[in-house]
Amino acid sequence: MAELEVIRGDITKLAVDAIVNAANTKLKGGGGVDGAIHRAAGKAHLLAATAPLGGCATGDAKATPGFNLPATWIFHTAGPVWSVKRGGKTAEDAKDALLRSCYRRCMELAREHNVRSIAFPAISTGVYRFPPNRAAGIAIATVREHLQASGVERAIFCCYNEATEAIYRALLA
Ligand code: AR6
Repeated sequence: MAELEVIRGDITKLAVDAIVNAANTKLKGGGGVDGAIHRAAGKAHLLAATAPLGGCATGDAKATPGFNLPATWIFHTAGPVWSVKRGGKTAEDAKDALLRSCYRRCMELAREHNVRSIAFPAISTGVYRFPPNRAAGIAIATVREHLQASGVERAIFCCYNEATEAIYRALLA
């Protein structure tokens, strides 16, 4: 029986088949969880692995090995930037669709790479300012929708802070 789990901690420490990186479209590293993953996996290894990939469109995801991480794979996805200035219902719906696509593409990569355990950070909710409640709802619904077809047995939402953890726990309760 496949499970959805919530844990608080640093995603780079997790010994799972795949961790997801909240990257950007260039795949050349950055701050936040992306920076932490590059440091822990080995920056030179990761930059060499992502260089031939030609970046990553927003809503897409690309796989590399985990190198020095306990995780076997890293699925790099580029989440949407939440922009208040360009708000409005249509713009917000489009951002929702892109965030859904990030989670869906990661679950597709999980199936391709025979991943049984996968951990997600709260994609787009840091520097990209996606509203955290709204993002968590999308994360849970999308992972749940693709769980069975993916072959994933453990999907972990790895929350870096207490506020994020509380949101996920409330939505999963
Ligand atoms: N483990 C788990 N979660 C973490 C960790 C960690 N070690 N570090 C941060 N988080 P962000 P975004 C959480 O900003 O909003 C980068 O520069 C963090 O608390 O990392 O998708 C990229 O290169 C938040 O809840 O990603 C892009 O340019 C969540 O991870 C841009 O930031 C996502 O925050 C992507 O922005």
